[in-house]
Amino acid sequence: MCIDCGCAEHHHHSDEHHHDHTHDQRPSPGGRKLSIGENLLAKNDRLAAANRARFAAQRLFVLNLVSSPGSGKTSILERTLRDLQDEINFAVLEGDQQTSNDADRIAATGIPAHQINTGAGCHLDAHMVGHGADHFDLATTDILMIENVGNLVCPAAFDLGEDHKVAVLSVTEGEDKPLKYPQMFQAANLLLINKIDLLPYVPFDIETCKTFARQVNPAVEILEVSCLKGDGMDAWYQWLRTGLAKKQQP
Ligand SMILES: Nc1nc2c(ncn2[C@@H]2O[C@H](COP(=O)(O)OP(=O)(O)OP(=O)(O)O)[C@@H](O)[C@H]2O)c(=O)[nH]1
Ligand SMILES: [Mg+2]
Ligand SMILES: [Zn+2]
Ligand SMILES: [Zn+2]
Repeated sequence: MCIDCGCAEHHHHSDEHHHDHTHDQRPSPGGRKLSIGENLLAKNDRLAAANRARFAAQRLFVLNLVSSPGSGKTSILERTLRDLQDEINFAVLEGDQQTSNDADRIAATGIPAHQINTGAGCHLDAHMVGHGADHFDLATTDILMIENVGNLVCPAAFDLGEDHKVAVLSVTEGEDKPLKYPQMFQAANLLLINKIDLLPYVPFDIETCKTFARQVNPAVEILEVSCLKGDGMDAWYQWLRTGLAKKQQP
C-alpha cells in the first residue's frame, strides 16, 4: 500500500533513497531557492504526517530508537520484548544499511519483525516506514518499535510519524555527545543511558552527561539502564506503559 507517495508498490527502493547529504541541515527559512534537501524533507514531512494519522487511527504507540552504532538499541529491544511480550503486543521495524541481523535477533524472541535495508542511505525515512508497517497487523499491535540506522546525525532530521524519538547513548561513547550532536538529543523525548554496568571500567561522568543533555534539551527525560544486567529496565517499562496508556485512552 502506498498512501500518497506516488510510488509503485514493490518498487520503493528507488533512487530517491540514495541521496546526497544536503538533508543534514534544514535550509534556513527565507532562502531564495528550494534546495533538493528542502524538497526531500518537505516530502518526508508529508509522508510522516500520513503515517502519524494512520498510526493514530489504530491507537498505536510508535517509538523511533536512535543512536550511534552499537549503543545497544537491538539489545534493549530484545530484553524489553522478552520481559513485556505477555503484557503488550509489539511489532518491530529494523533499519540498517545491510543485513537482516537485527530483524533475525528480534524474530528469535517471537515478536513480528521486518528488516528495512537502506543500502547507501544513512537513516530511515517516512516512506520506508509507511511500507514497512504494511508487514504487520497494526490493529492487534500496541507498540511499534522502529530501530533506526545507527547514526547520531541524519535520523534526527527525519520524522517517521512516531510519537517519540528515544535516544540511546552508552557509557563508552563519552559524556560530551549531547553537545557534539545536539540535534539528535533535542529531537528525543527520552534518553536512555545504556551499559551502566560498564561504569566502573570507563571514565564516564553520568551526571555531566545528564547536564549536557539537559543543556541542549531541558525537557528530555533521562533513564539509566543496563539491558545486559537489567538495572533500570523497570523504569523504562513504566515509561512505555504510561505512554501506551495515554495513547490508548479514548
Ligand atoms: N556491557 C554491556 N554491553 C551491552 C549492553 N547493551 C548492549 N551491549 C553490547 O553492545 C553491543 C552492541 O549492541 P547492539 O544491541 O547490537 O547495538 P545497536 O545499537 O543495535 O547497534 P546497531 O544496530 O549496529 O546500530 C553488543 O555486543 C551488545 O551485547 C549493556 O547494557 N551492557
Ligand atoms: Mg541494532
Ligand atoms: Zn510508496
Ligand atoms: Zn546522511
